[in-house]
Amino acid sequence: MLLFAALGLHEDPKALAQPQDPDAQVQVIQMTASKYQFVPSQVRVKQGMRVQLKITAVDRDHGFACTTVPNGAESSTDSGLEFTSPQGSDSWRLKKDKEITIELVARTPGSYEFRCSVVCGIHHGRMKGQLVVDP
Ligand SMILES: [Cu+2]
Repeated sequence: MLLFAALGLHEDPKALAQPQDPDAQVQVIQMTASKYQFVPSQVRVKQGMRVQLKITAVDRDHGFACTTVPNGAESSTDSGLEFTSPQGSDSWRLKKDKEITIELVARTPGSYEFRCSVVCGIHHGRMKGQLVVDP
């Protein structure tokens, strides 16, 4: 129900150009962020799925940023992940104790690195994980 309401708000021409997608299944993944890890740190989704990452920072503010080019591919490669909320951004602030929903469409198989984008302490640099899109 909520998903349909949310989709109606996004008039993304790319989304409209993919008529097979509105009925695509939605994969919902709950995650937490805390010093210095995302749990789970590896997320697996199926190609073509709409994915909702529901992330809550539990100890302090963190961030979420994700590459849209698969590991090992040229940086000029087309985006393999299409972030659809909010408005095609690829970096979000995760406020402590406030769940955020990040929606994307998994277009291209591969592994995509995500990481914390808010400096949160001495080991901030190792706070990362992988989003794996299976064919
Ligand atoms: Cu951090």
